[in-house]
Amino acid sequence: SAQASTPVAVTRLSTAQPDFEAAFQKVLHWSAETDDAIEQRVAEILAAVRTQGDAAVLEFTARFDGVQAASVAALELTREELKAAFDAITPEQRAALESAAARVRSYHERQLQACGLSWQYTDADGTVLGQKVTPLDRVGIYVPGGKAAYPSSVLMNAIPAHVAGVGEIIMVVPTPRGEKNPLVLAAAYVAGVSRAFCIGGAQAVGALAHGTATVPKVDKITGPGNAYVAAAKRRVFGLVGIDMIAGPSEILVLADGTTPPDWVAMDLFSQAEHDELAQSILLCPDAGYIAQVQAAIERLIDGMPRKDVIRASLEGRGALILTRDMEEACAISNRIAPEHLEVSSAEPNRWEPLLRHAGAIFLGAYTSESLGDYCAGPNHVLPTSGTARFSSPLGVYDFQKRSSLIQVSEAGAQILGPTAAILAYGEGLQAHAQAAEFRLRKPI
Ligand code: HSO
Ligand code: ZN
Repeated sequence: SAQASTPVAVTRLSTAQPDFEAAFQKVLHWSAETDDAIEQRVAEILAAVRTQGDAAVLEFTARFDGVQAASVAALELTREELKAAFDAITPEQRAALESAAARVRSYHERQLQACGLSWQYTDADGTVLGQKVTPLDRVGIYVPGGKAAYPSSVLMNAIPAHVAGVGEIIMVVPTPRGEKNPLVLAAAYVAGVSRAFCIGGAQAVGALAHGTATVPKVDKITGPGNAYVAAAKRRVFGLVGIDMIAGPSEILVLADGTTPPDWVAMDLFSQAEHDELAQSILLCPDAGYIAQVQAAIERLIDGMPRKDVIRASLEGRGALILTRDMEEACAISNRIAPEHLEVSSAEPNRWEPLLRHAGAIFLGAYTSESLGDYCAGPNHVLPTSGTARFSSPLGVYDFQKRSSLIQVSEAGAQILGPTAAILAYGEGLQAHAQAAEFRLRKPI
């Protein structure tokens, strides 16, 4: 823009600077503290929903969302309403939702084939061992309301559940002052949500976890939410399963200097615009290129409707890091373990083998993260805050569980019996030992 504004003060670091480690630790810092006031409020809300059911859900929905309903049943969206929302959006939006859904579905169908099927094998003595995979009976999907109401997240949560074969998918979405987001409802229709309720917050999590007269009790709750929802999910974990506690979005771009700087600047914006606490980082061995990206940031930011959020995010948590070479950039990326990692390079497949910790890896200059957020196919619910070191994208496997299968033949019992008996006597458990020995043709 013509008008000069304050430069965007993004932290600039170089791995060659003597105090790099200390400065890098500040970039790495994930705020994981829990808020005692929120914990307390959430505990009360959950207790009220557990003991008073629908009445508590109604009261909190009136208080927090400003929605007065005669009953929780009146807050349920019928399949006809979801369809009406789908019919009311533009044809372009309908087509985009459907093509995104189709691609996400086919990706997750591959996932089911690759790692979601039962298997078994037979020992030489005829004993059969296996793993039986079954879908969850019923899951709850939390969809945030207000500014973070993302129809794409409805697809990303509901489709893998559907592909896994979950019997019933219950969506909850808060509708502050009764405002329903038509795209969210349309996405629920496309994704095959079974039932949907206009409730949110800790009260919705409580309703799904404990069940009420109207809201069925589910086996697992997935989906992002604000601090209250996150606290509620933590508290009901154990009674039900949960997916993960998602932190603010993160993008790390590993650049070799061959991608147009504007593209990279916009990719950094794309996560920064989610949240003031989102984190966008550039790692690059070329100082000249970093300067070009910085110039692009200055040039492009004023055209962004969410420029205030972008600026706050870039200035608060962003970083442009100069490395000695691409190998070092890869090593630093592994330490950050970002949610999204773009390898914006002319030779992405050269660097990919060096990259181990990231929720999703986007290879090559054309693979903008935003394509993955909406429609490439893989899930956009990804581990944040360094948790990609030990966890995975939301997937079909999150909506399944496994049971072990053991079928010991008479011959197999002769082989396993003595081993089990010896170990059982060693543990002082005689019934275990004799249960094995009773099945021996020749007692030991
Ligand atoms: N990047 C987000 C997902 C999303 N982006 C939804 C746009 N809409 C997950 O980190
Ligand atoms: Zn995004």
